[in-house]
Amino acid sequence: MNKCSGCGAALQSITPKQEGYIKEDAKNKTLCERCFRIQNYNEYKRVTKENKEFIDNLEQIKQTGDLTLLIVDLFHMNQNIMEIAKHCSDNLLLVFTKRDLLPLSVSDEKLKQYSNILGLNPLDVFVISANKNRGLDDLYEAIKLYQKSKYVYLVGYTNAGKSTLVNHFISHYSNLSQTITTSMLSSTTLGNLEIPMQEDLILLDTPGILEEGNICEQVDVSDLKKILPKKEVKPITYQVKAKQSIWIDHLARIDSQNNNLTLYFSNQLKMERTFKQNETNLVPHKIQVCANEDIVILGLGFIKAMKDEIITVYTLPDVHVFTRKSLI
Ligand SMILES: Nc1nc2c(ncn2[C@@H]2O[C@H](COP(=O)(O)OP(=O)(O)OP(=O)(O)O)[C@@H](O)[C@H]2O)c(=O)[nH]1
Ligand SMILES: [Mg+2]
Repeated sequence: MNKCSGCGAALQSITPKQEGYIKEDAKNKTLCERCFRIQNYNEYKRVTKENKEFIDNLEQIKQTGDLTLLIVDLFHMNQNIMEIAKHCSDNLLLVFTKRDLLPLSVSDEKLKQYSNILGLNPLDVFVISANKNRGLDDLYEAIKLYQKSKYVYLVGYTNAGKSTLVNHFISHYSNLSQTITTSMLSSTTLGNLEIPMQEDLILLDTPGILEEGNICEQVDVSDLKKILPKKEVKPITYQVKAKQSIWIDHLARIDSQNNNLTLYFSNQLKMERTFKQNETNLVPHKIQVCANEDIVILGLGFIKAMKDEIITVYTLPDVHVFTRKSLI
């Protein structure tokens, strides 16, 4: 069965609504219709996937013992990553990507140390940005140094930036002309994609795991465009007193009694401080936060508090809200 060269789905000409669809008369092509439309018209179409198939895929990769790159979006890094790490072999490189989204004032060393806080024990840790072409040479060298066989896998949550990274490897270190489909929607890659970089190195891009409780699964494309930061996130600090709320667009509201809160959210989201209003359809979460912790609104961003306090975070139903040791 032929696979789509953009997303790895098995190509088929029977059901237009299903993944891998290609018109009967386009059978000499290798790109499914969905990938063609994303790559040429930036047209997004959501695919609803179950994690089981993707977790089974991780387990099969683990059995091989081959070198695996765990790709983590720095802006959304949190302890959930252990849920993926437990399905990975010990031959693991941890790759924190999207470095360009976090303030430059934070050192890469501090970010690297976060892997210890998460309880990970990789062979090495890299901080990179595929968009800004940062750290890619060192990572590629490390792949060649640590590879156990010619197969090297890239795994991680959906939208972490796996396929974008592979596309950069293809354009910088190979003569291939293939472009893997990337998009801001979840589940862009649907099957394993083999990229023969050299005779002795085949990179395998894999479908990302869906992170339960991520706000990106609950919003429409216009909100998604605002939620996902495109450039360095500019932190905003508010002094909040009783009877005041901070709004993150229409997506979250934060009530504190007396604190200094620094907000790290996409610059495209409207943030404002208002007098507290009682009416809201958002769901409240009471969160005990300490001074060295962030409150994470999963998929949306995070808040650093200056003082210990019980803070109420309102957000969309089914979105996970929790604390983590401060990233910055
Ligand atoms: N700012 C920034 N954005 C990035 C970077 N790498 C990837 N992205 C963006 O992140 C989004 C997801 O990228 P993909 O490469 O499709 O992610 P993926 O991990 O392959 O996702 P799945 O195929 O769904 O598992 C896209 O909008 C990319 O443009 C980066 O280094 N910096
Ligand atoms: Mg992908």
